[in-house]
Amino acid sequence: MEQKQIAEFAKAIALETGELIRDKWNNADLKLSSKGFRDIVTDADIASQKLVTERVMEAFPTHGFLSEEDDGSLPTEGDVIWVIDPIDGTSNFARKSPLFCVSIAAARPTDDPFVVKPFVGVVYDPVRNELFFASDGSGATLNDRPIAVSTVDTLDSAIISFDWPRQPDIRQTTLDTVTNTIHNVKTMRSIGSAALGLCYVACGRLDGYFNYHLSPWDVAAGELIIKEAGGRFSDMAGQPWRGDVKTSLGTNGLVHQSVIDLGQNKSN
Ligand code: 2AM
Ligand code: CA
Repeated sequence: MEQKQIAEFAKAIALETGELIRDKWNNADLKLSSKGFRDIVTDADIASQKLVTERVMEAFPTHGFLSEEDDGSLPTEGDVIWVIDPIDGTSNFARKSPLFCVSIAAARPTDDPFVVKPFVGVVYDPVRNELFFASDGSGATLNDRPIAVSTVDTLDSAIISFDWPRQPDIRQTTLDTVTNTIHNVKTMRSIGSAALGLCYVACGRLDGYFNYHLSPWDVAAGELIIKEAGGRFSDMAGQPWRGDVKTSLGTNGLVHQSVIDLGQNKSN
């Protein structure tokens, strides 16, 4: 019962938030601030997060949050944790490039502080009006139609995507993996939004997506959507994803081990 209510709520809030960020992307002079080395935040990220968290607190006052932008006023504990990336693909967004989304998951906490278990996931691309959704055990959809991962089972037919981290050493690790991979696959893509990359795997546009440095809000919804679409999600060593490892790999399942074999950190 609660899962269904949370699922409908998550879809509605993703649509409402997507509209807000699309309007800002279309119209506003964005205010940029630096969060750190190669890391920016816009006023739209803050407004988007505020909208989601306020709506959740009204509807579910006992729930907690794990969200990208700092907000000390948010409760971090609860029987459900909302894992939120208010804009995934902020660098694209800030340059008015149309590759960004809002990513929202509802998850159960575990005894391990680095592991939450998403049971509802929504990724909404407001420019294309594409809403990717999954609910634990009920499959994955794109705009309410069921989606499935691709059936590509050899690397030489596979399109593998990835994104660049900010940190120089992790960039080098990524570059080493790209160097190994590019000669073995059909081609590679980098679109600048991890959540969209994972959802494109879920609906068969891509066969795999990897990233050596992601946070829970980048992957929580995408992980569930890939799994419910019949794919596989793990870290780059093939182990269950944990917030303290950060390397991430989502595939159609069929090329999962082949990508791990070409990557760095095979056994972390
Ligand atoms: P963001 O837009 O929310 O920051 C592209 O780099 C993708 O990886 C984006 O989805 C970006 O999320 C995410 N990402 C997460 N951590 C990152 C990091 N350390 N460096 C670069 N991108 C990161
Ligand atoms: Ca973000």
